[in-house]
Amino acid sequence: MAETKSNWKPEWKRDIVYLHVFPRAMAKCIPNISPFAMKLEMWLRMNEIPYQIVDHMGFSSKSQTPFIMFNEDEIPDSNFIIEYLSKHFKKDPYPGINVEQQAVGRSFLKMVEENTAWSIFWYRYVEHMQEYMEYIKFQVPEEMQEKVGAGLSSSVKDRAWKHGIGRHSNEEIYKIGSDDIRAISAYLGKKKYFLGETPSLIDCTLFGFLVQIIFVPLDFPMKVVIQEECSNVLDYINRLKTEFWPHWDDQQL
Ligand SMILES: N[C@@H](CCC(=O)N[C@@H](CS)C(=O)NCC(=O)O)C(=O)O
Repeated sequence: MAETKSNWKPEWKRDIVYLHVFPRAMAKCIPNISPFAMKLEMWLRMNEIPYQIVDHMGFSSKSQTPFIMFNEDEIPDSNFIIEYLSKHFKKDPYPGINVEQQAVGRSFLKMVEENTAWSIFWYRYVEHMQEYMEYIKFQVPEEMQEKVGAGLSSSVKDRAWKHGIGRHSNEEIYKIGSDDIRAISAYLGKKKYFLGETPSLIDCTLFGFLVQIIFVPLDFPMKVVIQEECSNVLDYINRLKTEFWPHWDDQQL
């Protein structure tokens, strides 16, 4: 159900971002099962924008999560939220980074969000939903868990078919995801951040999606590629985690 101004709570303050995301308690190994929510929270942290997490099972007016409530308005979609908050708080998603490099950032962002993402969703929701259920908990009574899981699995399968990726074999889908990881690794090289010495939006995006592979104990074929061929990607994600999520390991998130 879409959020409206009537959902604004009187105790909420101006210029604080109320970040509506699936409840933290749903994910057992990472702060959020939504890579888009992880990316957005990472960006808020990187830019020191004041925010509060609102555990929320609902969706935005665009029927997706995450969204924010900000100064009485609902703003949906992680990319539009970042654009909006960048203007409001005078932040640059690519600080000091030239337009050519920004174009590289945008291309990788779109690759990960529109392409790599499907290989992750296919593995955990379509091919291994039963196993993935050990690492997530829906906010419904115990006896409903299975049914909700099955519903989510078939809805992702249906959307993957409509997207086009769902027409490929499992092996082909994971090859697509794995080749994306190899491209990320090749471009990252030995750099500290993806575009050099300065952290930017693309680091938030890569972090949001790659933690879903690295820190969830499922045997994603893309994880094997990271572990066996792309140690620079593993080091990079661990560096970002240490820098921006210092309390990740003790769950003081
Ligand atoms: N473009 C959106 C994508 C968000 C998205 O796909 N969120 C997923 C959860 S990870 C969702 O809400 N899925 C439900 C749906 O699309 O119907 C953004 O950047 O926020």
